[in-house]
Amino acid sequence: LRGGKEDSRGALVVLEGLDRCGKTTQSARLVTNLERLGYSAELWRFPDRTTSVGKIISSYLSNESQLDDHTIHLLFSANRWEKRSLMESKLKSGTTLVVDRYSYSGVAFSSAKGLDIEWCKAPEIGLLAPDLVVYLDIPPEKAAERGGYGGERYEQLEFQKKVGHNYQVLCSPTWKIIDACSSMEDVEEQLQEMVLDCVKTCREGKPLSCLWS
Ligand code: DGP
Ligand code: NA
Ligand code: NA
Repeated sequence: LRGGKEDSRGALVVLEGLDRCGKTTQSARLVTNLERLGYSAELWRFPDRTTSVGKIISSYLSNESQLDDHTIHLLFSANRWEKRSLMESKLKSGTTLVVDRYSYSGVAFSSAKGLDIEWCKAPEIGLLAPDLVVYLDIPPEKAAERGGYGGERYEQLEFQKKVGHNYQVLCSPTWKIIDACSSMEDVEEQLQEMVLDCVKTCREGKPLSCLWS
């Protein structure tokens, strides 16, 4: 496998965007494509609902339980922290990780409820920094039309508009933006090109770093 070389590491690639922007479909296709090209790659997602913390989050998202906004924020963060060491070892062993949502979701969604943005960023300090953040850009109205929202807690147009605004605040010039209203094939192709570039840079020795850098 390419990427399995002892001295080369995998890339940490994060996909972000509003609910129904196509992230989940595109991250799965990307992993399939990377593997087809001979790279070692895995699909990850946050929240990871399989852990004990993840189960609390899942119950909160489906409105089966209520939690204070700060409390759930810290649980989302804890859910990323509990995967940090596995993330680092996978990357160091040469596997590229394609991650469906990360700390940026944490900040964009929680600050949409009115929490202070710096307070929201603080618990993410020290998590691994992505090598590439791709934002799948879709107007909230368009996202809402896509087969309807699934009925989870945050899947409401007015809330998603605030989240979209917060992503604009968080967005740095290093982010790559793809128009998520393009065809699935176009998005897939653009994404793959960006990621292959990034994978090469990491293989050539780009060091891992930590948030918020
Ligand atoms: P998903 O499984 O990707 O559909 O995400 C579930 C929902 O949770 C989605 O509306 C985005 C939101 N979300 C994801 N990560 C975080 C986070 O860290 N904090 C908060 N407040 N919301 C998040
Ligand atoms: Na969702
Ligand atoms: Na998703």
